Formats: sequence, structure tokens, C-alpha cells
Amino acid sequence: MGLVTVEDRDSGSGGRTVCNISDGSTDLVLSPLTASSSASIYRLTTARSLDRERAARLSVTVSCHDGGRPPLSTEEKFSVIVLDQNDHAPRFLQSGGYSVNVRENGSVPQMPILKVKAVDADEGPNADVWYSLSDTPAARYTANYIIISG
Ligand SMILES: [Ca+2]
Ligand SMILES: [Ca+2]
Repeated sequence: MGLVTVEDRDSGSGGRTVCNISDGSTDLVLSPLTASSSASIYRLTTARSLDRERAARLSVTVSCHDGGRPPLSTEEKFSVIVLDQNDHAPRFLQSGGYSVNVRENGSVPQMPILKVKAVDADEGPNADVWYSLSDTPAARYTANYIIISG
């Protein structure tokens, strides 16, 4: 997912660095990739699949120390922004369906009789909700009485 490069200009053990995740984060894993006398490269990967709806942004603190005596260290914070995938379907706020009573011959044209609302846990266009009536006999009968507005 990402590479972390750390360098230490000292020679010998004073220039060898060891890095680890120091803030207890368990969403990301830091593993050594290559090490030379001048720089070490670590790979930052995800420990498991990420869920944007659970955490849209992860931050991790990586600490590195050298092998000198006394050891010198540094730390840096990294942010990971989880991009959205369209993995949630819209759902109506009211579960179990909607029901409304309308008086025979008493309804006023264009007067709203029912409001429905559906939400989608995703982000951006993935969370846009479009409403339409299913093509059923009942919908065909009532279509003239129903106005759908966003
Ligand atoms: Ca969605
Ligand atoms: Ca999503």
C-alpha cells in the first residue's frame, strides 16, 4: 500500500535503523522490505480489509530508532484515507413498509399524503438515492396521485 523510507547518515550500528508502529494501531502492518547501509525501506500494508463506513481515515505513527548508544529516534504520523466503494444499498428509514389512509373523494390534488426517505451509508455518488415506482398494477393505478420529489 505504501513505502516508508528512513535514512540515517551515521555509520555502523549508529546508522542502522529499526522502525515499528508505535501507537498500537492494528489496522496497518509495517514490515521491512530492504535495508542498506544508508537507508531502510519498510512496507506499510493493511492488516485486513478496510471499511470506510467504520473508519474513513486511519492514522498510524511510525517510530524509528538507530542502534547507537544512546539510541536516537524519530517518529512520523501517516494518514490513510479509505476511498469509498459502493457496498451499501439504500434503505428506507422506516422498516416494514409505509401505509397511509386517504379519504375517498376527499384528497386534494397535488397535496402530499406521504413522505418516504431512504438513506445510503456510502459517500458521494455512491450515496445518491433515486426514487421510482415499481411497475405493478397498484402503482399504475396510483401513479397519477403520486409525486416523487428528491
Ligand atoms: Ca450505495
Ligand atoms: Ca462504502
